[in-house]
Amino acid sequence: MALTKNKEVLEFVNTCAELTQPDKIIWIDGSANQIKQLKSEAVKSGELIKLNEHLLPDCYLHRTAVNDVARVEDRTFICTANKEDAGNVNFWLDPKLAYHLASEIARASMKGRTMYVIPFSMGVVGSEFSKIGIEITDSIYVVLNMNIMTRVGKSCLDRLGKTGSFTKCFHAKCNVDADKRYILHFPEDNTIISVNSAYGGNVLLGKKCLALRIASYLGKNEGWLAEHMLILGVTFPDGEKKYIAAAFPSACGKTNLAMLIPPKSYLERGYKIECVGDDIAWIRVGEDGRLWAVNPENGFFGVAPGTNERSNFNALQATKRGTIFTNVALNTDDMTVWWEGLSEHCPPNMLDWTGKPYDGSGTAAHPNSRFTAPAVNCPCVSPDFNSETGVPLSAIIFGGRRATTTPLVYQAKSWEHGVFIGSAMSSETTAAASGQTGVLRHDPMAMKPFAGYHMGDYFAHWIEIGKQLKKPPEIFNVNWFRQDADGKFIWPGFGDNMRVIEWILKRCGDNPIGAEETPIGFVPKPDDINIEDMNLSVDALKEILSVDKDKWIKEAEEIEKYYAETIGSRIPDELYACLEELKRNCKNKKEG
Ligand code: SAT
Ligand code: MN
Repeated sequence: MALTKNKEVLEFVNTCAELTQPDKIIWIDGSANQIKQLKSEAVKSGELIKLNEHLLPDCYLHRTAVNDVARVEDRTFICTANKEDAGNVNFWLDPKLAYHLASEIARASMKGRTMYVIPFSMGVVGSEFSKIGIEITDSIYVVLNMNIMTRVGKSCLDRLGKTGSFTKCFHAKCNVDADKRYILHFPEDNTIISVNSAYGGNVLLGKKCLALRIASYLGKNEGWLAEHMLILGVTFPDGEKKYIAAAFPSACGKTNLAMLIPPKSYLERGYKIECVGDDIAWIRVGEDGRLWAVNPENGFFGVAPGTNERSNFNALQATKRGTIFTNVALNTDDMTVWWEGLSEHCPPNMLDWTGKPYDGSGTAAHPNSRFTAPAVNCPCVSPDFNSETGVPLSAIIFGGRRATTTPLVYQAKSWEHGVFIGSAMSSETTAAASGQTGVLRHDPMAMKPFAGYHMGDYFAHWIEIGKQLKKPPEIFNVNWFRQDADGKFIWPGFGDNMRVIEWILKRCGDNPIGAEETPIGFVPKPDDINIEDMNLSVDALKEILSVDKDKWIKEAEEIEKYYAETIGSRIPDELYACLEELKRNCKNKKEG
């Protein structure tokens, strides 16, 4: 039975049902009973495998089709009336054509199936900063994942009332035919359509599709920012608390940084890290002229491989109950899960991520296998997690995977310079998206796959936001991934990243510590990064803090080329001014 009198919702549901012709329609009310029933139905049909109730209570394994294991950026489209408004970084389709194409693919596709109607809220239900969506889907996996990742149920419809507006999210898994897979966004209509996939970011439409692509467009029009950023809180020994947001491309360690456990000596001094979010931040200018950030999600859709007690104890703990694992390996001896890096050796009697006995060839878990875990499970989840206004930001960090060139950390000289640094980000590709991994590509602010409008306008929006700030956060760039001549990572990363966070926060506020000015920005004096009790020599530290002017001259040329050839017009003058200054600095300092 329909759970609302909102006409627009009812019309949307009816239109979808007429098109797809499901046998049954179920409204998701968010009750524990209903969710329990859906889980047992999914276990019966084989869509979910129940894991060991004693060791992993209320946990399940799901396997996707082998052709459906990651986001598909080349099949993701921004459908604006005007092609230019989508920008050159996005793929574009004419909205009329896109609606027609998707309708033909989805027509009658739910015959013999159930259509679920999921009312959900990105952000705390009822907060003025939250957004409501309605996702239509024929996948129980989607319902159950959305129930972890967002706030789901009747309260969202109540919030909408009779007239409230919402994001229309339509998903039909069809035959998971990769050739007919489309992830379509209609920012001007507040609508998302996804067909022929049943995996993660392609189908949990509240996540990348709504909370980043559609929200970034809404944010531009409404004066706020939707960013691909984690949010963490740092408590100092004296009890003071500061917050940081950080943007990294998918599968570059956002979840690990967000839940970092500081090294022993820091813990002993009383430092503490709390996780507000691991993937998405919605950021607004507060009345006090600072930036305030909320995490619109309610769970973590984290990369499993590499997660273990040492690398991310908190994430691992979060997956111990109420979690859905996707494409990891199954230990048939005790019905628990395994992935590369969970323990040193793979236990015997494993089924790989496709369900076949694992014989040691290839990986047991898919490199982009995931856990969907409720945020409340995380031992370091912040008490501010459900705060409606969010947390004030002292610093913003950008970062990517760079084997060379980019130092461990450096600081922008101004807001505009920080925006320039974000716009110029590059990173090596990972398994989070289909296609080759390890290829260096531009990924401005880690938003290349997620900006719902023209990238030049997006940079301009950042510059505009900066003008409204009385106390802008300081902006930094970090690179945990510098390699030595043998291709080994020099910086150990994980908990030791706390040492960089400490420097970053010492550079924020009224009495910042000193730093060295270089052609690219401020770099720490080597003495100011604490490497006590760490297996890193002073020379290695100096090496990863070094700025090679020749490499940066090339980097500047590369940025200039990217601006001109890929982003094209609409880049704000402020960014070109920063580019010119970078070029000048590299040359001057070289001659001088
Ligand atoms: O599949 S998702 O897009 O949700 C995860 C990611 O790529 O960050
Ligand atoms: Mn992400």
